[in-house]
Amino acid sequence: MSNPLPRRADALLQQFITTHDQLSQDSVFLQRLAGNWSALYRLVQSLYGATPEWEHLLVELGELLWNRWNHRDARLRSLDDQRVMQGAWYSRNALVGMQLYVDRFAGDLSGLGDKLSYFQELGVNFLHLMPLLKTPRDHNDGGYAVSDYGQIQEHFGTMKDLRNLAEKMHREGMVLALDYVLNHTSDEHSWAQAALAGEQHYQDYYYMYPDRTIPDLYEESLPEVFPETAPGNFTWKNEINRWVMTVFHSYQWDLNYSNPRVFLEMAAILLDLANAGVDILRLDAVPYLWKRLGTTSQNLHEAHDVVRLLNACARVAAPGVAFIAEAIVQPREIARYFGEGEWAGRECELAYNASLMVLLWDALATGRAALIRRGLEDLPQAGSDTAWLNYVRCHDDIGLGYDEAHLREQGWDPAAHRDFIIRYFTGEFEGSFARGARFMYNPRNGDARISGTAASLAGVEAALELQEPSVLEMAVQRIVALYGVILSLGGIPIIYAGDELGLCNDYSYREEPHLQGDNRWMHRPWISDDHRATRTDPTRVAGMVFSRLTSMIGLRKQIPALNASRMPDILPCESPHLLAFLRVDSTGERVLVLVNFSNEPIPIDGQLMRLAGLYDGGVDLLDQERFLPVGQLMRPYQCSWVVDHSAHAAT
Ligand code: OTU
Repeated sequence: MSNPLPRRADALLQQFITTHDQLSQDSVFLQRLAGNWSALYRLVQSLYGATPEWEHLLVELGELLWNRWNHRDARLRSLDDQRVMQGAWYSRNALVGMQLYVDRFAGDLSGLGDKLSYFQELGVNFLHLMPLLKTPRDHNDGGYAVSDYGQIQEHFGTMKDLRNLAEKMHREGMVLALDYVLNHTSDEHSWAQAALAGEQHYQDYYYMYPDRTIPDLYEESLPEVFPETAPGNFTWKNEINRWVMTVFHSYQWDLNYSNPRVFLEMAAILLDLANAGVDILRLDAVPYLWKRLGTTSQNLHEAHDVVRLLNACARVAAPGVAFIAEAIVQPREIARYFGEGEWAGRECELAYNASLMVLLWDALATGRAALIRRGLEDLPQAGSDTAWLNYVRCHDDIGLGYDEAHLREQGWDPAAHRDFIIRYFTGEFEGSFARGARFMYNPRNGDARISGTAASLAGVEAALELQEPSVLEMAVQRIVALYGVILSLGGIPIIYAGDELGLCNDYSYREEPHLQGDNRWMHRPWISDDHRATRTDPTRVAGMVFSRLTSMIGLRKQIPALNASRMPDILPCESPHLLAFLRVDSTGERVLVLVNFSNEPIPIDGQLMRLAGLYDGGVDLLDQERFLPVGQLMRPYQCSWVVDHSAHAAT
């Protein structure tokens, strides 16, 4: 922050330093504290300035940072130093991520530690582990209802196992990401239990109302996240005669960040996770962190301030740590979590590119690329310190968060188009290749989302039933095409575990009483060693997908133009089925990325090749074949990464 420190802030800082023993001797901490003090001061003031003791809060926060810094071990401190020196380390490391369930993938944390070579074989060097902290056994929303942030759920192991895994991964040059579920706690968390026992102090940690007056006002504008299984946004608790705000499930109680004690508690937890060795924290449901009557209570400016304040805390006490924004909202709103103006790069360093994910699937269903082209042209660039996380599938449903103006430009009615896409991927549409399911239909507004693994949605499940090799090859090619885009686009790609093996829907959740009401479990498959063993068999789906993803990842790491974080130039093309973009590195090396989203072969026009500077054609790195300057035919769903002959010789 370049602004001079307000006089009062400076006085507080001096006072803080003199009243804390040893602090003035710790030059590293001192420098970081001083460098971030203005941000801390202004954010605490803007969030909590209305409470008379807000300056005291700032002091308490300073104490927390000093305390957690003193508990940060030397190994992590030296990692901090390297990363601070390097700057934007997450976008300079050629990271390729994988998101996985520890139990479903490897049993427990130590089992996962024994499988690092699997990721290395694939080229993955960044793991996002699904929630691991303590939750109730049954009502836990896949780990997103935490009952103790200081403990690991028994069946995954212990905090010590987590530390060991982090250390082992760091030794291998890998990066560890964990969820930070900070919008809500489980109703079994000790704070919720104390609130239920009548303790006012803890009731103030949540939103609680004695009657329906305020809840009814909120309901006028709050959206419903799980309308089928958790309609409404409040839950009645008989024990205390109160309505509790529960925007997600009834057992997930929304934390009240307008109470500064909540902020202090959650900042402490964040730093504890950082001190356990976690490199990247995924801030779950970040748009919902602040609520205000008369609004949707999503993306409010205070929610951004809460994240900026957490970020400033991390910069002081754990500066090697980065945040991911999990904000499944409109593209422009997502990009705001990178931080704007003077906060650019000081909020969430990374954000899920949810818009791209939807557009990839849209292109497969429609066979047309106009919408994805438009979406990519319009996608806000991440700044130099921030990056998009690009993905094809994740553990959640696919929510159809389109930019409606773009749909209308295509002459598509938004509601009718959404309905078509839903019917397409649930296999209701005649001729569809997909085997997905409808998630959370809301009869009040007709909204619904889609569940299913990438392979099932891309046609593998249907093709395996048909036992027709050419149909199967086409389905596999669809998966490869989508991954071909996220592995060549600007930003960090994340593979959803199981996709690399082309795993189909896992219907075993239907036998599990506590899972059967949530069909997202169909795309959270159990992955065994037997599954993984088939990756070397070229006649099996796993072998077909794994080998192609592995070579794409290898190329991505090798070719600087492919792993830069800038978004590419989208090229105009004659064919409505074709997506074409150009990646260029600082030396001028270029890669032309092409995807045919239709089930027909299409010819590539010479104009496009000239626009890409490939006057003599080139070589397609993905099949090692010559790519003609005019009239090259692209197979159905083919993805090509074309370079000129000299660049090919160099690789
Ligand atoms: C997240 O998703 C998690 O990814 C889900 O698995 C959890 O169930 C949920 O939070 C509650 O913790 O609505 O359908 O804009 O859309 O946070 C997924 C953000 C979700 C929300 C998102 C949420």
